Amino acid sequence: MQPQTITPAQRRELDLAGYTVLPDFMPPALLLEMRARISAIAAQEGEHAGSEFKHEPGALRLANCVDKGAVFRSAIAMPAILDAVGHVLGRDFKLSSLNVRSALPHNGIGQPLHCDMGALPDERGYWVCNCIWMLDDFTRDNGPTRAVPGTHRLQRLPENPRARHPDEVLLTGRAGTVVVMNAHLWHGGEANRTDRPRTALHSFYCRADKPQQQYQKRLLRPQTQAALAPELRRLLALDDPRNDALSAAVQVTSGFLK
Ligand SMILES: O=C(O)CCC(=O)C(=O)O
Repeated sequence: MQPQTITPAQRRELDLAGYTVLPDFMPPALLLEMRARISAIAAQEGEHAGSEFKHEPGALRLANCVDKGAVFRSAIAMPAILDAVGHVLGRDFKLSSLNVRSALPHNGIGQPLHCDMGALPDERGYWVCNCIWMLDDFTRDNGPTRAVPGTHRLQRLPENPRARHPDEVLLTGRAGTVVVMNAHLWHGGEANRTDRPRTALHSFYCRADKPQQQYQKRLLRPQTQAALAPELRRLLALDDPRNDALSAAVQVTSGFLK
């Protein structure tokens, strides 16, 4: 039975460590369908994959996934995910972007430690929250996410983002696990030292008074928008004039601080 909320212990983890792990969160059918859809999109888009966002050396990226499959649209609104994100961001939030990132085999160095969008909390508090959906097992060797617990509370960006951090942890888990992460937490994808890709979906949310990383109203095809249920339209801020003003002008080209 799929949980509808996160537990009090998970709320405390989000508050203190800045992330919480939801082991085996994805029903097996959802995991299989998502993997199949990602393979199909990657084959179809070829070298253009990820072009709505960015290309990253050593990683395959897909962007604008809300537009690319019902399986993605069902994931972003799962009750326990919305509960966890709401715990970080407060009640008024929206989807900022939905991308896939696959760390390619033997991809060299990993990502620097970063806060997503280079974001620091503001006078109203936290404003970015990311969910990392493990679509393969995350092991110590295949490019798991590294994170430095508690750093979302520091109000500053990492000084030495390429260096090992004495307090860093590797977020490993079985395929189907979801990590909900306060995205002000210092984190980054590790190098993949194996022969197989390590794939994750990133459902990235932001507070309603901030710009979306990728302006959903511009990216989604009209037929996709027309078929969306009211709660998804709300989550994507499609009918929110404030979001149009905030997000239409933004050309965010990087998910992390370079
Ligand atoms: O895929 C990961 O493990 C983390 C990716 C990440 O932090 C990013 O692309 O900004």
